Amino acid sequence: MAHGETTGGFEKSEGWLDWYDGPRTPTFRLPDGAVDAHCHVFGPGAEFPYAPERKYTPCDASAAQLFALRDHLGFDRNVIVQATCHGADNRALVDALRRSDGRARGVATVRRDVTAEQLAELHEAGVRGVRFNFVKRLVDRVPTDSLDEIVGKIAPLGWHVVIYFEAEDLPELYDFFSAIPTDVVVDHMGRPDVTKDPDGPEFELFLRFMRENPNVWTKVSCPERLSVTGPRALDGEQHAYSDVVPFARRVVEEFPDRVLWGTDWPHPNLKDHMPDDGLLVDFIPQIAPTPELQRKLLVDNPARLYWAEQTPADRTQSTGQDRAGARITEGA
Ligand code: 0GY
Repeated sequence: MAHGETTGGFEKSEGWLDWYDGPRTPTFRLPDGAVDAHCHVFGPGAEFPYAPERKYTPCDASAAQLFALRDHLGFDRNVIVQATCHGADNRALVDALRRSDGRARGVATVRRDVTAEQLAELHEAGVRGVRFNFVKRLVDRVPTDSLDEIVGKIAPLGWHVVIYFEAEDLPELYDFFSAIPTDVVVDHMGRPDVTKDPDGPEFELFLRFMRENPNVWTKVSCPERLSVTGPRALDGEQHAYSDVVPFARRVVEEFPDRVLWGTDWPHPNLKDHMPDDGLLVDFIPQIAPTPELQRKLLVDNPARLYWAEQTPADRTQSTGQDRAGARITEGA
């Protein structure tokens, strides 16, 4: 499967950019055990068809291509999030998890009629959460009583709920989100409008949501989606997306134990520019400026949420060896 191809007779959405081929080796050296905690697989369409209800058709992005990127950037593990183009058909996700040798966990999309057997199978494959999407351009709204029913089914497994919404929708959804009894992970800081003041009322509501609900975490990811002024993570730019930095840094510093970071590869729905993932990794020290904050963001927090059965010692030992192995192979 070539880069930029969509197999299976599907036609790529017009204007949709393909993921960046040949990213740089980052200048920032990721700590041992680092987790890319937000990324996706797409298809390949010929093997795992895109869902009929999807709002876009991507170019294929396989598990093998994701794992090659993981090794190139210096991550040890991935959290693969079900993308809306696959609806509630988690086969591509499960296949990627099974191919990962325990080095990936997943977040699935399920419907209210999901059975205990199906959930057990997803758990065995490495799924540890479900995603509820409220972004109108991506999905049709699912009634909250359906979502409550799903929460009732996944909570006994120790799973969490990932929520994706736009900042302007938080006031309406605030009470529903606050009532979710499991851990909750907010994608991309609730998509703040970064042209507004980071100390202003809109972002303050998001910070209040995190303060009032100690079970809420967030991904300080996707600066390339949120940024308006850039500069873009292209052509060696080391200070990309400076307008997003005050927002993300604020969250990392106030909630260092409840933040995650991910590349968002293969970056669905980007029409403006496609970032170089190596330079995206170089964005991290701008928002997590100390080694301690970086370790929490990239290693300790995702390990606690997704590999909870491992002790802290297991995490660094096993993953450190993985990385050393990967280096030797690369150099051979
Ligand atoms: C992201 C962002 C987007 C898309 C999806 O599942 C998806 O289709 O998550 C988006 O378009 O903002 O997190 O990948």
